[in-house]
Amino acid sequence: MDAFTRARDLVAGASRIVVFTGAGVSAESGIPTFRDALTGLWERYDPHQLATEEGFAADPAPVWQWYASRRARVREAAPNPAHYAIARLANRCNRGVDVHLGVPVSVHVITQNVDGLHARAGASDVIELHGNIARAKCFDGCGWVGDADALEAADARLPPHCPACGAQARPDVVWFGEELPALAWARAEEACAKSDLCVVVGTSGLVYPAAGLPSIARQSGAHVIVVGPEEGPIDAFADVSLRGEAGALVPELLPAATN
Ligand code: BJW
Ligand code: ZN
Repeated sequence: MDAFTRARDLVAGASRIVVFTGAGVSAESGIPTFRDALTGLWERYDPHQLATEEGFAADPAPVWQWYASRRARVREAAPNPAHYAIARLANRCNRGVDVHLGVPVSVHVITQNVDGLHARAGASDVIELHGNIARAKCFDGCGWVGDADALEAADARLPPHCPACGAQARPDVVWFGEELPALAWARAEEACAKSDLCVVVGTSGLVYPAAGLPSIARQSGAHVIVVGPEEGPIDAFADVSLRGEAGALVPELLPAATN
């Protein structure tokens, strides 16, 4: 049996599916990944300067500007066929009306991406582990969170002020050394522990704790399918690895409802 047929069979036989995505699922929407050779963001930009609290505290202007330019790019981007196929599957199952033979009972979409493209493709209740680039929050931690573009700034190059307390605002994303949002993480862990299939799409599997989710699923007895052009650490324990691009492979793997 070829790898694709095996993967399709695993999807058809699964009842509690987790789809776990990374930057590669949005690559064909024109959003750069982080670690791809030549095109990855960390090839050109310094993560210590741009994606840590210390970098922001030392010099907030370039960090704010970098996120503003990435936000503009995300706004212009559109979901691709992989996002739509994932959304279709998630919505078909999460309504709870399809609880019969051959159709999953639950589908959880867990993403490391901050671009919101799963939701824009129509997926509801996406678990966002690393925040969302469209939002800002208070750098002082007063609790304010809101739309980044709606913030008024005296100088667009500088971070605007938190409307609640006047401190600086920062992007509502998870930087290195920061904890993941507790509720999102708890939901992701639980969904993986209860899953019988984990479909991993477009992640290098290098950034923890998110990268540990497929092994939580595996240890709970789930099958694991990996989709992406390059081999990575998750392939070591995957049942099937499908080498190629998400936009072509995912719609074939997660076909539209036939019922
Ligand atoms: C395609 C494709 C196509 C291409 N189709 N596929 C050891 C040393 C130092 C630190 C650590 C360590 N071990 C763990 C850590 C901590 C650190 C970490 O993991 N570092 C590693 C890099 C070593 N983790 C953290 O700091 C995390 N927090 C934490 O651990 O907190 C602990 C704590 C506890 C208690 C109190 C306080 C703290 C936080 C991690 C936050 C990550 N943030 C970022 C930036 C988000 C904001 C932003 O966008 O700017 O999240 S980094 C970046 O990496 C981003 C991503 O979500 C994340 C994962 O990347 P992803 O999605 O896998 O992308 P790539 O580029 O790596 O891979 C793309 C893949 O797609 C490749 O496989 C391609 O082949 C493939 N692809 N085209 C399908 N068309
Ligand atoms: Zn504040």
